[in-house]
Amino acid sequence: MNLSNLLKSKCKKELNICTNQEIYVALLSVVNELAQEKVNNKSKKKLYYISAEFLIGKLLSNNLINLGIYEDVKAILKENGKNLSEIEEIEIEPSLGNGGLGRLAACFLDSIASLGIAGDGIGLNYHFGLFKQEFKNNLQLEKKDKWINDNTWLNKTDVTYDIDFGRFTLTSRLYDINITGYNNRTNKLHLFDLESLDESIVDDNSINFDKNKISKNLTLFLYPDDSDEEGRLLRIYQQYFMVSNATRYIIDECISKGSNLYDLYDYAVIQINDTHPTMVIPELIRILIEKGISMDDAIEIVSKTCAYTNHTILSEALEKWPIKYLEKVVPNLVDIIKELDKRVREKYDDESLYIIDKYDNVHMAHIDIHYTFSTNGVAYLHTEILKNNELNNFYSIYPEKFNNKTNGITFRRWLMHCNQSLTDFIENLIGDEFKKDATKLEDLLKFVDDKNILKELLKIKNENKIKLRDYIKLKQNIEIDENSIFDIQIKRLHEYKRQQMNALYIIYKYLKINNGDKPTTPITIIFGAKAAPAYTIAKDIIHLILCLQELVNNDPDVNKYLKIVMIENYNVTFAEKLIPACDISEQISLASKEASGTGNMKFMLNGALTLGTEDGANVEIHKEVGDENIFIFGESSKKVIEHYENGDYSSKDIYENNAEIKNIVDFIISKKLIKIGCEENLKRLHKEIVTKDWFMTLLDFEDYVKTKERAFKEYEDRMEWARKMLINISKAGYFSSDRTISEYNNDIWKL
Ligand code: 26Q
Repeated sequence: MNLSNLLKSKCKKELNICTNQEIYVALLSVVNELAQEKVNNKSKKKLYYISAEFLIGKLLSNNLINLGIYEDVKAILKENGKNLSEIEEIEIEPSLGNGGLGRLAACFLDSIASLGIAGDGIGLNYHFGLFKQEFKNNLQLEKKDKWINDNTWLNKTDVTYDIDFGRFTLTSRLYDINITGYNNRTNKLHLFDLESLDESIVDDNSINFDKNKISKNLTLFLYPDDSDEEGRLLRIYQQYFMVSNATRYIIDECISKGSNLYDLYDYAVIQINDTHPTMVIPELIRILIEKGISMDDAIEIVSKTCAYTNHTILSEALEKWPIKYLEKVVPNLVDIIKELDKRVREKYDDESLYIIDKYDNVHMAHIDIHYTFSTNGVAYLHTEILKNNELNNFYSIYPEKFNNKTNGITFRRWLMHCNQSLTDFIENLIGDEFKKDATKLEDLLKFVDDKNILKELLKIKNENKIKLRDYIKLKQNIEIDENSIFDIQIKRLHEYKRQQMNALYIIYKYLKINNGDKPTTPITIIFGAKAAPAYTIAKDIIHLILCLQELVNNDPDVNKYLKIVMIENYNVTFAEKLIPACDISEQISLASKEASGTGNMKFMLNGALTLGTEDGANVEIHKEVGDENIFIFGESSKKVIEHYENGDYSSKDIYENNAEIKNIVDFIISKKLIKIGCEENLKRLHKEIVTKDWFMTLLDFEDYVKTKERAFKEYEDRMEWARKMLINISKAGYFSSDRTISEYNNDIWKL
């Protein structure tokens, strides 16, 4: 049946009289049918990518692109007076992730399927995902985000397991989402859910619920507040539920393919995405022992099956759980974890390598490094810091286990889907090979001196800016000027990412403009960020930005030259509109702290220039594009690490000895701002910056301002700027997740 008839048969009537909703449901069914035809269960060995987060975004357009029917569907709909982009609007974005780690997992699933590799994701089906962010009185509020309705991509399966916790047994059910590869196979994202979940225990207008009712709450939320003990216990319940289901599923599948379990690693490779799924190691050992395998053999089999990815060097983000929590939640694993620790102690006389420390905390990353065959970082600099600093003791004993896999992004979503006009422009110039081999983008270098081509590139950027202008007006009722410079910082809110430094720049610029020093081209500074509900300073930073938004946008002397937008409930869908419209990409973390970053790559690919520190993958972007085509500032990671080691950084010294900086920082608690905001919050943030500033904002502030001003000045030469844009696009090929996944496969998975 041809596509048009197939679609009609799903709708059971002529398309022109269908509602958009009816067409959406029909497309869902068409896509699932076509995707299912490309499922292939023949391969012996398979990858299982276990992750607490999968930030997949909307799937309709991506699936249509990957199945090769996007243009056809668009045309059929158009013939019937329908508009595909309006139909896309109907889909609800699942909020199954928080930030980079979850989005990376989603890009990886796309690339794995697109490269034809047998590999599935395994995670949890959170009904309310991460919270939905609302702003009220310039403060962040958290609301539940009910994303599941009758028409999602979830397919209910017959797979259920009984999962034993220490005190009770809970039943799971598996839901699958098809992951279509680009002109290639279909894999699965397996999301386990709790059969007895009860959404009604969550308060109507908040994210509050009884954290003790595990049999009702287990898969309600991603990252439930863990500022109290109940919250921390719930996190362990979730993690164990995830990995116990994963283990059962993997073992069943491998046995069905003929594994005798001694050869498990010939059938499965398990990638542990950060420490959240670490308990898969003791759980797998436990089940193998249950099946009659000895402890020695079980440990060896598991160590040959599992590999671990580290995504952070912030010590406060490295998970450690009190053993008494584990005794309460997963008593079955405790003896195994103690045995794993004992074996480490027998071999090494170095406390920093132990799994259980002297305070009886279990270090999850230590289990991973000792009992997997591979530990990888996510960008060159990050891996070097792991090897030479953070995990140096481990690197000394296992040099062969450590390897780097610089992150990447899927070009299907972050170019072809989100920026169709740029995609067409590239295709007209160099053909379509770049869609399968991203390094082909380098062919664009031939055109860097072609004025007409550069003008066309600027035109595309301007059109994307107009689209964003309209979208922001629609969603948030803020008016921005498409002829201003779009300077964008979108990422989780964290002090190390230094949104507060950008906020201080706004104050600097506001004061300048008030003094008559006006920018040649107006500037629009856009933020998008959610703060963890219990992270007080992060929420104070959001408060500051929202207060500045109110102050600046309503000041008639200033708002012609400067506008601030804080996007409400920033998510993948919004990112897809922001990134194509960006001129300057803010990547300003304190050097050594951002493991990689992946937004930086998306911006570069869409022709934005990076304003950034020598951190994470910025280092590699810098190397690709050269000094001329990026704006680098700030202290080096080496110096920063020395400051931490010597404990010699004092923000107070800078604040007291630099009158301009003092003036800017004090503006946070000025009458003007306190009139708009909450005195308590602003004072707390001011004090934090003056007396602590753990991530050294003031250290880099002057260089940041200077470099940002230089970028704005260079923006004036439109042809030169367009040249830099084209160079950035042409050098983005390295950051395709197809490259990253090929490396994982060649070095780790060997599928
Ligand atoms: C840990 C302990 C207790 C509570 C929460 C957590 C926790 C939760 C989420 C720790 C880390 C995360 C998420 C981390 C994350 O998103 N990391 C990002 O991973 C990206 C993909 O590799 C990198 O590009 C980013 O640099 C890194 O910040």
